Amino acid sequence: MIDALAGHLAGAASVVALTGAGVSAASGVPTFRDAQTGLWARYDPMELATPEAFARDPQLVWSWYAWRRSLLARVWPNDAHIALAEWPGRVTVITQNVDGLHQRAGSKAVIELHGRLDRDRCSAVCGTRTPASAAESPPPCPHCGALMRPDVVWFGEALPEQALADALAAVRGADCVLSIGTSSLVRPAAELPWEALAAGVPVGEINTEATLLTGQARWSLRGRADQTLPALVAAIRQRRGDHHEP
Ligand code: BJW
Repeated sequence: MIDALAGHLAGAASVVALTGAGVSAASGVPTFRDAQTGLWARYDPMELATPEAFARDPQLVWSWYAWRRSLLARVWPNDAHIALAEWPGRVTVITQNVDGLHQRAGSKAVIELHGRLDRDRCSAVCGTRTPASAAESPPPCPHCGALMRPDVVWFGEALPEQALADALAAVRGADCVLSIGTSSLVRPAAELPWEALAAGVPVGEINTEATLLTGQARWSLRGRADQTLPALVAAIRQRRGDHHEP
């Protein structure tokens, strides 16, 4: 299967990689549907990542994000991020991750659908954005005084309009879309591979488990992204006769 996918990718001028939490798993960043650890084991991340949770208990939600931010300070891009950053050809990364690890690995064309953990924004309408605060409680907005919150997209909130438009254009115009390490459950990101299929663009999937997309993927590689992507890149290089000095 990997050879068949590499054969297609070796001839592709434009590839899109749609990435999810599974891509950062080997870096030590917990996925959303993994059991959480320690203090957070009794909370469901899906219930903390909502504007309702923040309105109800801003301190609880802020503390969860402070814990995740502290984890991020200790992690590094893994071989999956690096394989995408060193992709042999043009690749656009569309990521649902908020950890910035694709950019830290060196990827340049990255579309972030769900925001960034290293920024805060005003929870009211004034639109003020600041670097993430290390305060123990949500600080007041320097412009309007409302509480600041992490600059990420919660359930029920719209994705950044330009990022979503760019992502749609990228998948529709690609020669191949790879869906990597995502459960393919959270919309509208989960709809992007289906948009590609509707436009006649073939889709491949890399995941440790089957997802709702698996049956539609022309190539389905079952395995860890940090192992499968480097092998895929090596197979593409071999097909192209590239010689890469690591
Ligand atoms: C590996 C691996 C390895 C592991 N290698 N693989 C019914 C009720 C309420 C809402 C809805 C509803 N129906 C639809 C909705 C809409 C909702 C939605 O989709 N809900 C579904 C859950 C049903 N969507 C939204 O609300 C979105 N907004 C929206 O629709 O707005 C409409 C609107 C328009 C106009 C005005 C106003 C509104 C927003 C969605 C935002 C999602 N936000 C989060 C939090 C981000 C911030 C943060 O980080 O805290 O984004 S939720 C969470 O899920 C996070 C992720 O980016 C996202 C996707 O998760 P992902 O990446 O797929 O991770 P996992 O953990 O689910 O999966 C990991 C996968 O990796 C698994 O498959 C593993 O097998 C695999 N894996 N290790 C390879 N080593």
